[in-house]
Amino acid sequence: VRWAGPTTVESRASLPPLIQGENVTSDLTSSLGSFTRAVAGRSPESSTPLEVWAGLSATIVDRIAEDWEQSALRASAGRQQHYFSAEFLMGRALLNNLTNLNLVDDAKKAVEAYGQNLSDVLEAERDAALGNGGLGRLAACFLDSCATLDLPVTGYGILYRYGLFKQSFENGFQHEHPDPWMEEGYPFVVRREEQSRYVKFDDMDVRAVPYDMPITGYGTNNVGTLRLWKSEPMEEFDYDAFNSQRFTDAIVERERVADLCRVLYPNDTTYEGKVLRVRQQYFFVSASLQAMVDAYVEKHGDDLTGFAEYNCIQLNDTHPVLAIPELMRILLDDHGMTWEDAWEVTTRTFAYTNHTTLAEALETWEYSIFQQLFGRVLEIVAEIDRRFRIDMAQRGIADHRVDYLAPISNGRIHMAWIACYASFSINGVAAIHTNILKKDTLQDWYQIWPEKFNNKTNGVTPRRWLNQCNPRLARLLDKQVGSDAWVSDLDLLKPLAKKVKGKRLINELIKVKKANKQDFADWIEKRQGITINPDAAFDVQIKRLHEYKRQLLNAFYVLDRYFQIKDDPSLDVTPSVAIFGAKAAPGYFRAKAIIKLINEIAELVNNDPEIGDRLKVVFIENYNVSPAEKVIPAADISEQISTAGKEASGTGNMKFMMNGALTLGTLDGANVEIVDAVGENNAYIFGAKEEELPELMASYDPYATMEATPGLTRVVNALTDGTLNDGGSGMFADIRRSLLESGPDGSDVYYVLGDFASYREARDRALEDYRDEVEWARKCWLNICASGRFSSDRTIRDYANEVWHIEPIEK
Ligand code: B1H
Repeated sequence: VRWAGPTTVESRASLPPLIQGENVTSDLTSSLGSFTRAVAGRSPESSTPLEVWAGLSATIVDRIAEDWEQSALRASAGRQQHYFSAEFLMGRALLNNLTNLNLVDDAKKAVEAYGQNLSDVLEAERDAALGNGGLGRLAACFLDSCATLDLPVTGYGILYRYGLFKQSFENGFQHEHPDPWMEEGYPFVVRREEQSRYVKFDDMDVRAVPYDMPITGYGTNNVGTLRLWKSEPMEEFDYDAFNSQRFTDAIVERERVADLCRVLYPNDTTYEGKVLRVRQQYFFVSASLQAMVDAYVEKHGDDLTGFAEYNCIQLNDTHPVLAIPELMRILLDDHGMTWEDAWEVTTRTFAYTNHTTLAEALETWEYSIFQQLFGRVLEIVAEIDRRFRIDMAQRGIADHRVDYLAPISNGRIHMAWIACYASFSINGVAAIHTNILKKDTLQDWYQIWPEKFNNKTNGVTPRRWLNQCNPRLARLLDKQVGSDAWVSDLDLLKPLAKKVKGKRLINELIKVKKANKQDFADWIEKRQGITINPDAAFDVQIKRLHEYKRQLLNAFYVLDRYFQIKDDPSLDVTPSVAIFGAKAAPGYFRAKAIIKLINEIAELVNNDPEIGDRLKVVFIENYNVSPAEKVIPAADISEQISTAGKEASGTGNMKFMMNGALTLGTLDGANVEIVDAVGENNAYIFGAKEEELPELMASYDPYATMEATPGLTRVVNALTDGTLNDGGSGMFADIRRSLLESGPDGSDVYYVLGDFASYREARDRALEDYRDEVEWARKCWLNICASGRFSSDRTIRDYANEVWHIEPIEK
């Protein structure tokens, strides 16, 4: 089966499926039957939705196999890009692939031919949650864009057996459960046994086996690859140990190896210096580099001086930075290069993306860990350090600065400094973030190498985050654009802004949003048993739980409004639903306290008959990619309320904008560029600005601020006066202390109380504006039309042109 070729202009809806052949539907039906029987061992009619999912997924892999093979061949002919990331938050794969292949309608018919239902089948798929939050989801969006743009890019990561923990609420407290996401089989990864590599640690050797996932693009037959490495014992079994009756020793050793890839570390924007984590990092970068170098040698021979002409590696934060000394090791030890030549190759190979300026996220490893795990890599880091100090002295940098910036100082290895020194490119993920890197976080590096610095504002894929998750809006856009071309060229929405006065169009948009809200209301009712009014304004904050993201500010607003209605039971306010979704890192006590607090507020508000529809609180349990796809199309207000300067970019903000929700936010991260694109009148901006905060904080008195802000004292007191119950955990008192007590653990360092009045004013104003349905929808339309620059296609084009220097592959 061959592809007819790329389609870009005509409407996909009106086109026949790309695959040539007499009858695609019946063809798909029969292969679905075969594959389902093969995986389920029974007829598709009597199979479970999960089994039909597996059968249909296998059918899809079968369909794309040849294109995948061809794409890999063509990509390897020229310069290639490699994306190294400890996280890929892929979510579900089947609908994405069906959409890309234009097979949704045929799949529906095929599934129905066996008395099954496509949406049940799609809902049976588990999320591949191999990431924490924005950083991991960004990597997934990037792969989608690279495939769609026909770029020769491969992703490399780890095949975690357990993805991000599953969250449950018990009594309002977060509990964590393992997520064995591929235990029941997962057709979208293919084991490539023959591509295995050996990774050596000083205390163990392991076999790295790649599992490759095909990454289809939209309207192209190009198929990219995500390569996820799994650790296995060197030999199937230690027979010596087995034969000498040391059976348990043999098992223990196998488990030690399997431990390596067992679980994703559940921290987002914080860092934990665990040995297993650095093992994971070295494991996947070593295996990936070995494969890359071997492929180079096979094609170009043993002289690796030209390696960087054909290969470039983007480091997704510092997590894969061990690739720098590891490439040096491979070039020096395995290929006999001189230090100078190897360093020349290495420094032309790597580009580094920073994703945060939070101090607690800086990865530094204890010297002794490197000693224990990989002495040779440590030797190389020490030599990089020695030469760095000489280099800096020659540039006249003061000794104390040199010591601060050196790869090794205070008995620790500084991963970000190694990245800054060895990379030819250093980028932040939004304009304001890159500026903070230059003036603050990485200022010394910027002074020495200004030319290394560049900004690459994040983006999100409009395939998953508009076309797939919001089919109603997508079809409306098809009509307005005249085709589906916007799906792979989101700038085509820009000229539609002038239609904002069109009454018919705006009414259609209102209908779309209403239907989406009804869908969400049905979904959450079925899932969590909560009834909400679809006519209320849906105000949504979904993201990891972190103090800097200030879910607390949102919770305080809800409490304040609750008290206002209690004071005046006839108060006329716009009915609204405050919708939250968030996981807290299991060890982050205060984040878990805030989850409990929101759940307690929900208890209080939702069960008070006097409140009625005027205010409801919904906490989406186990928030993940798939729930995001349900709630974003239904949102009216997008909460992006981090303390200015703390959120590097944010990407949820972009997804909401694309789906016609209005941003309620601070001038932080990509919000700055969102407001710039859509205009101040079409967003609700509040709060202290990044450049104002140092001065504000210098004289900040949280207690006095609380007392001076009407209603705020009552809200803060509710934490401890018996209004809300933390089950005797002391959690709520801790939250109160974090705001009001002096000292580094208190002092309201995220300026929650300071920004409260301004936040309340902006949110009140948004809810007031919401009453004018048509004016509101016009603002939504302008947001949708202005969202083009937040497509990850734009981001990837910029990386490809300005950093990676790669071209679309020839077809
Ligand atoms: C972001 C992380 C992160 N920044 C450490 N940093 C991790 C740091 O497991 N760890 O150790 C995991 C993740 N994640 C996010 O990246 C930023 O907070 C967002 O603002 C940004 O949009 C996103 C993508 O650039």
